Amino acid sequence: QDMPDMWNKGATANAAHPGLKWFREAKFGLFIHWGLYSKLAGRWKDSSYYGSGEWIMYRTKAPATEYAKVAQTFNPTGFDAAEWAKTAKEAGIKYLVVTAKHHEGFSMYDSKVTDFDIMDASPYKKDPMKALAAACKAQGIPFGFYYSQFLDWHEPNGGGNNWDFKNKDYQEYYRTKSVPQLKELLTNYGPLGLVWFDMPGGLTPEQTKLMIDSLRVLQPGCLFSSRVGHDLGDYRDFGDSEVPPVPIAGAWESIYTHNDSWGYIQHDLNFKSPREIIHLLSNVASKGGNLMLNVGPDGNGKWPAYSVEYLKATGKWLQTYGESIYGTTWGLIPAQPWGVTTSKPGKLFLHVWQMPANRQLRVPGVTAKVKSVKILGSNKTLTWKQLPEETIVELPVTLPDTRNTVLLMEYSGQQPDLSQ
Ligand code: H79
Repeated sequence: QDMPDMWNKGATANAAHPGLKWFREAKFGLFIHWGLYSKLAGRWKDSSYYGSGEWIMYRTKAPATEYAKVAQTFNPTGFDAAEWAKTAKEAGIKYLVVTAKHHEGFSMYDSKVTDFDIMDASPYKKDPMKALAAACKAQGIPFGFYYSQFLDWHEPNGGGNNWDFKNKDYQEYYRTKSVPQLKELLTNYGPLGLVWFDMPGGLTPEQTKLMIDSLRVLQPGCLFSSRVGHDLGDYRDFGDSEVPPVPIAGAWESIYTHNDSWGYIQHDLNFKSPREIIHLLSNVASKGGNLMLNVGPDGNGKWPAYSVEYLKATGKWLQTYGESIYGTTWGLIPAQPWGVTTSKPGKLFLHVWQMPANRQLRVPGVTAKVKSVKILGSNKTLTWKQLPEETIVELPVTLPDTRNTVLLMEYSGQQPDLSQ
């Protein structure tokens, strides 16, 4: 199979980073987009917008002073950090990343760098990020911040807002807002699993390196995402909602929305079903990466009911089949008409998305000696026939999970990697 250049590009600068161990085993992360746009919910001045609700200020070209007034009505009294972390835990989530500041420029935490933060500009008068960091710690979930280091539509020198502000000094923006805020985030919230940078700009590779070095000393164990720019991140993110076509070595992540927006949109009910989430998760794992799935809580701090329900359903699937996801590497054979594979030493996990009509599961390319085949989560051992070209597994009439039943095939000896 051809390997397009783009998938090869950008090997991480820091493959020996100690944080990569937990990150690579985690496989399933939760992204949370929460800000003033969540309160707007896809509406601005009697007009409705669909998709990327966190971009509403940009799409409406709302004047910064006018947009800032939304903060005065942002009072998420329904926010319950313990509930968020508990739902994440039940969903089988192994790390959580939340927007500390998105492109709109509003700080969702107690920042001394600006008054345009939830403490000073909103009636809420509490720091939800403090509570969330503590709740994640209590649940044993590594916690990280998304931080938009360049785009900031509120600031005269921030990237992106060309409808209010001209003649920008990006250096000044980094010096007076981004870097001091990143230092706050890396200082005041305990050990962070990662910082998720987004949309680099305005800095040379040398300047980016200097910024990173000044942040690293605060938390050497914290991972930085690849969108810090100039291939200086510790692990790789591809485009939004993108899975590589073939397995990719090294630490990486695919990010997906649950419906069609990162930030909450009241009129978007296009949520991926549990089946779709489970297929997405196993597909990304079959390529060797993590899935970070997004939830967009509303302006009151509540998750969409569908997100709660479907994430919990995914967690239930993981209770039975988690062994085939967590701590795995990519499958050793390419995707099949019936599904995908993941692997551990001596083990091939067969993710059966689609029951073959004749109930015979054809597994090509296994040349190591097959020792056993069983259905995960049951004691059921299946019969199989190993031929030189393929192994044929006899499936029962009904599979325990029609979305994805996982079979464990154990083998002895060397199995070549035929996935590429
Ligand atoms: O935080 C999420 C996005 O808001 C952010 N990255 C993920 C994680 C992001 N920043 N930039 N972009 C995504 C790409 C920009 C896409 C756009 Fe558009 C196309 C901006 C304007 C046109 C989509 C369509 C958003 C607004 C209209």
